[in-house]
Amino acid sequence: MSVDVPAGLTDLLKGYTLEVLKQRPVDLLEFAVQHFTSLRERRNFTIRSRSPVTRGVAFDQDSAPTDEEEEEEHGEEEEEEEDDFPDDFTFKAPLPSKCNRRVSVCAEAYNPDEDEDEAGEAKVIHYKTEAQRQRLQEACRDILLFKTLEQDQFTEVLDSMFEVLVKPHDSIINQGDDGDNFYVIERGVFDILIQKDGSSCCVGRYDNKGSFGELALMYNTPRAATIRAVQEGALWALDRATFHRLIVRNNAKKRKMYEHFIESVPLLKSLQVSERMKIVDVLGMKSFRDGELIIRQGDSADCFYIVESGEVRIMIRSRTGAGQRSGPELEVARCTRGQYFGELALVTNKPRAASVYAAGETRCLVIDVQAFERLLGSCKQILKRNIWQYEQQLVAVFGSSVHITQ
Ligand code: 1OR
Ligand code: 1OR
Repeated sequence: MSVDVPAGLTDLLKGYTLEVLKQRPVDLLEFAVQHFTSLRERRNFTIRSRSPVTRGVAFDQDSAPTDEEEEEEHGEEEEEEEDDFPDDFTFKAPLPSKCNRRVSVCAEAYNPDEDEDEAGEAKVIHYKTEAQRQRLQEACRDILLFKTLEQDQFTEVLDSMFEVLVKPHDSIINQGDDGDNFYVIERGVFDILIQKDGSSCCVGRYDNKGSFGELALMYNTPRAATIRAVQEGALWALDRATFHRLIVRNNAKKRKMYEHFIESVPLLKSLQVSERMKIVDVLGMKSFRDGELIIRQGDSADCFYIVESGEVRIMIRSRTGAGQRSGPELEVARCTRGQYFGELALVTNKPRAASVYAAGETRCLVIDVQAFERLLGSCKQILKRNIWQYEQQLVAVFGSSVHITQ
C-alpha cells in the first residue's frame, strides 16, 4: 500500500523529537502543545526575528524548518518590496547568514509619536523552558533600558527574547551593518572593535554582563562598532521590531517626562539639547525605600545617580586603630533633587568611597557610564570638573591638602 506523506511532516516531527531529546520535558503532551503553538505563531508573524548567529538552543530557532517555512524564507528575500510593513518599519528581518547581511540603509529617524497604532502589531513570543526564563530574567535584572518599562511591557520583552549561543571569534555585530537585534549578555566575554584608518582597534570589552546593539535600533544608524565573542557565551536577543515597539516608544515617553528635569541638572547643563535627550534614552530609574542601601562603600562601580525626588545620605565608615574600615558610619553629605552621586569611583577608578542610603522614599535616575560614553564620549571629563569640591571639603574637615583624582 502506498502512503503519501504530506510535505513537511517528517521535518515537523523531527524538530519536535529533537527538542524532546534535548530538553527532556516531563509532560510530553504539554511540551508538544507549546512547541507546535510556538511554531504556528512564528509562521503567522509577518515580522520575524532571526539571530545572525543561530546556534541558539531556544527551540524555535533550532527546530528544523519545514519545507513550507524554507520556501517562505527565500520568498521573503525576493519579495522584499512587497512586504506589508508600516512606513516606520523600514526594517526587513535579516537571514541568519553573516554573508547576506545588508549594508546600511540608514532610514529616516523613527518618530514614535507617529506610530501609535499598536493594535495591528504582531507580538513575537519565543517559547522558553522555566530554566531558560530564569536565566533570562537574571541577565536582564540590571539592564537600564528595561528599568523604566511597565511590568507588562517588561514581560513582553522577556517573551520576545530568544537565546543565541556564540563560539569564540563569532562576530555578533559588524560595524556598518543595519541593526537587527539588541543583545543582553548572559555569559561570555565580548570585544568592542572600531575600524580606524583601515584597521580594527579594540576599544573595550564586555565581561559577562551588560548589553549592546541599542544605538543602531534607537537612531536608525549603521552599527557603530563590531562586537566579537572572545570565548563561548550566551546572549539573549530582542528583535528590532519589538525593540521599536516597546523600548523606543518608551523612550519617547521618557523624553517627555524627564526633559525639564534633566535641563535643570547642573551636571548636564553644559550638554547640548540633543545630547541631553540621548542621555534620557539610556537612563534607568530606580525607587528606594527609606533607609535602603543604594551604594556600598568598597564596591566596584559602573553607574552614577541623579536624585529625582527624595534625599540620600552619604556615609563614610571610618578606620579603626588597626586600619580596618570597620568603625562607625559617619554622615558626610546629603543629596537632594537634581544632585548627583556615585560618580567619584568612576572618575578615580577606585572602589566606592562611601555608602549611600535613601532618606525617605527616594527615586533616582541611574546612568550607566558605558552607555553615556558610547553616546557622548568621555563622561569622566564632565564628572571630573567638580571633583575639586571634595578636596576642598576634606581640607576643611581634616585641615590638610589631599588629592583624590587620578
Ligand atoms: P550599535 O547598534 O551601534 C554596535 O552596534 C554596538 O556596540 C553599539 O550599538 C553599542 O551598543 C556597542 N561606541 C559605539 N558603540 C559601542 C561602543 C562605543 N561601545 C560599545 N558599543 N565606544 C566608543 C568608541 C569610540 C566605546 C565606549 C566605551
Ligand atoms: P562613589 O562612586 O565613590 C559613593 O560612591 C559616593 O558618595 C561618591 O561617589 C560621591 O558621589 C559621594 N563628600 C560628599 N560626597 C561624597 C564624599 C564626600 N565621598 C563620597 N561621596 N567626602 C569624602 C571625599 C572622599 C567629603 C567628606 C568630608
